[in-house]
Amino acid sequence: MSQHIHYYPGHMAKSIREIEENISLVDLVIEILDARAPLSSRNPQLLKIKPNIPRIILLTKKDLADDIINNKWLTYFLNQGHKGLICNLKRFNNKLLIDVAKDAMKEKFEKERSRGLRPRPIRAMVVGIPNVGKSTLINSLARKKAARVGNKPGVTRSQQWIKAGNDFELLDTPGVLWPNLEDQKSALNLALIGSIKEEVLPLDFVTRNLLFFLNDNYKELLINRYGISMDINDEVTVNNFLNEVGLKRGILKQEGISDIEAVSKLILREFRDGIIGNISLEEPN
Ligand SMILES: Nc1nc2c(ncn2[C@@H]2O[C@H](COP(=O)(O)OP(=O)(O)OP(=O)(O)O)[C@@H](O)[C@H]2O)c(=O)[nH]1
Ligand SMILES: [Mg+2]
Repeated sequence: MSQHIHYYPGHMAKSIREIEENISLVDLVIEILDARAPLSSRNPQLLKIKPNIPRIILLTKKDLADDIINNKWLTYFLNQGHKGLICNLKRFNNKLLIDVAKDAMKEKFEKERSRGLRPRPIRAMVVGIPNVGKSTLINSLARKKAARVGNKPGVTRSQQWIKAGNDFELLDTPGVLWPNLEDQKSALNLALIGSIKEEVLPLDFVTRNLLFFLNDNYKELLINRYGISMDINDEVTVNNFLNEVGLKRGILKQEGISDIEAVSKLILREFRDGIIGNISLEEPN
């Protein structure tokens, strides 16, 4: 892989500053990671901000990821001493998170009660990289469309407090990446899960590397979906594969010639939508 990725727009630096400013207003942090790539989707900057504040790790999009690997990741984070959950936010059971959050707050709230303070909602800040489901979580907890969501990075533009029943006051934050995505493999994973804007990494680069990965790790899914059984391991074979898919699906530039760009787009969309199957990009080692 020879692409170099530098992607840190000014609004992300500003968002990080606002997170730092407001962290003292909250009781706990809900850090959202994408279950398909939990390490690549973990922003090291967010780890440094008030590390001692209670933190819940919420792995989302489990419905798109590989079940066996999902369980490994949950165990991985629990073993690190985190409070953690893995979920499909589109069918989320709010109570699971409410219980974990109440448990995390037990000591603090008991202290407050003993000092005669009245019970109050938990103030939680929801953080993570773009497109992992922060606003979706907040809407689920608030039981209404309080925050805008969308399947692309950068939907939430500014911080917003949202009340969720009597249990929570939630701070929605814009997704933030970090200045140096040194690890090019992580950057590729971020592009695959839709956390980096399409313009930053060329589509054909992303799709070709996805195909190499699927060839090595999910060969059967690839064959089932596209009905083509060939080894994809270099530029020639990946081109042949894209070409074949185009011919099979009738995605053509002209008679007999595939539209490679349109095919690349299609495969990437089918991966993101879970149509190729349940796929995890990373495993705990
Ligand atoms: N399949 C699936 N889709 C999800 C899940 N959680 C969120 N989504 C989808 O992911 C997309 C992004 O969700 P948002 O809530 O807008 O993400 P965000 O983290 O607020 O993104 P930014 O505001 O851009 O930082 C939306 O299309 C959601 O419907 C999940 O668990 N499973
Ligand atoms: Mg959002």
